Amino acid sequence: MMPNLVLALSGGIGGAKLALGLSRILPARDLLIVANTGDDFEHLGLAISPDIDTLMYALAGLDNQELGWGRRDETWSFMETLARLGGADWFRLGDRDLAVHVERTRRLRLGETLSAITADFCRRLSIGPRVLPMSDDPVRTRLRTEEGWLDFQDYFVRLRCRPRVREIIFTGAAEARAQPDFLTALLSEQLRAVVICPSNPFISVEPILALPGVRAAIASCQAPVIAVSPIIAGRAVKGPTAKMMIELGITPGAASVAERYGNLLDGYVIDSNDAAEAANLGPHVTLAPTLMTTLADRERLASVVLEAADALR
Ligand code: FO1
Repeated sequence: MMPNLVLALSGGIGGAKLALGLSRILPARDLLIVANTGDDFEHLGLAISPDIDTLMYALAGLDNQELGWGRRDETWSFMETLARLGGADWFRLGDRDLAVHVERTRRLRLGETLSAITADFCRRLSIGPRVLPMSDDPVRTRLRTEEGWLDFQDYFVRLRCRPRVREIIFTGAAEARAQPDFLTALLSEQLRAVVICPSNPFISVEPILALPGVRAAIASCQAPVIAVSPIIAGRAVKGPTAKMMIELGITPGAASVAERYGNLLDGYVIDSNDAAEAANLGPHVTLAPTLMTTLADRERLASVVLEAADALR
């Protein structure tokens, strides 16, 4: 019996796009998506999990396609009123999106785990595949910049990624436990592939890899591990990946991302524009269009990734 379980590691908007593509070509029971929680933070007294919500909205067809985050058909009465009261309105919370944060915060305070809450929200949103937080323990990405240490959302949203980054750490990662079902999936005989989605390696994937035992479990899993480059022709599709690379002294390019993942990769999908980079890349390289604008793009890239993984079995 062919192994059937696909485990995807996802963060940010690029991750959510490929996760949606995978969800369209796989039976729901065969797809497990592990979400980065390093971007999570407490804001206005609310527990906010952006990468989980970006995934949920994309999988439920509720995502705001222009922004890439938050919900479509949003209204902003809460934000407008909060601003008039002198509240912090730099992190935009739409009225519908707000309900997710309020209800998640309420249930966390009652002692429910982030995994259990996420599973219930996905059920209520009729999302088939399982969305799993990488851990139920707090992990917070922090960045040492020219303007001092910054929490992730302060850097990413309030300061619009402007400060030059010198170092990135994941506070809490060493003490956190990887979500148990995540580790169980990595040990499963039914594992068909581990897919590292086209997310920012530093802020969306490495928090997941920083959890105790995760890198070792991925390195020793019996399924092919395949990543999709988030960089096309030296530029990030969206977000600060290339800028971060330059500031960290790394040449922005598909090859540099592969180097970040080290010996974890069996396969690597890079954009057709980056064929020249294929030559000196360690893992088996597949060239394909990796820009996902339409739903068909998402599905096509998901098929390319799974075909490449199956060819490596
Ligand atoms: N990103 C922004 O650039 N500006 C925002 O005001 C903003 C609000 C927001 C609210 C909820 C949510 O789930 C995500 C939100 N994001 C916003 C995106 C978020 O900062 C990023 O998606 C991740 O943290 C990095 O991928």
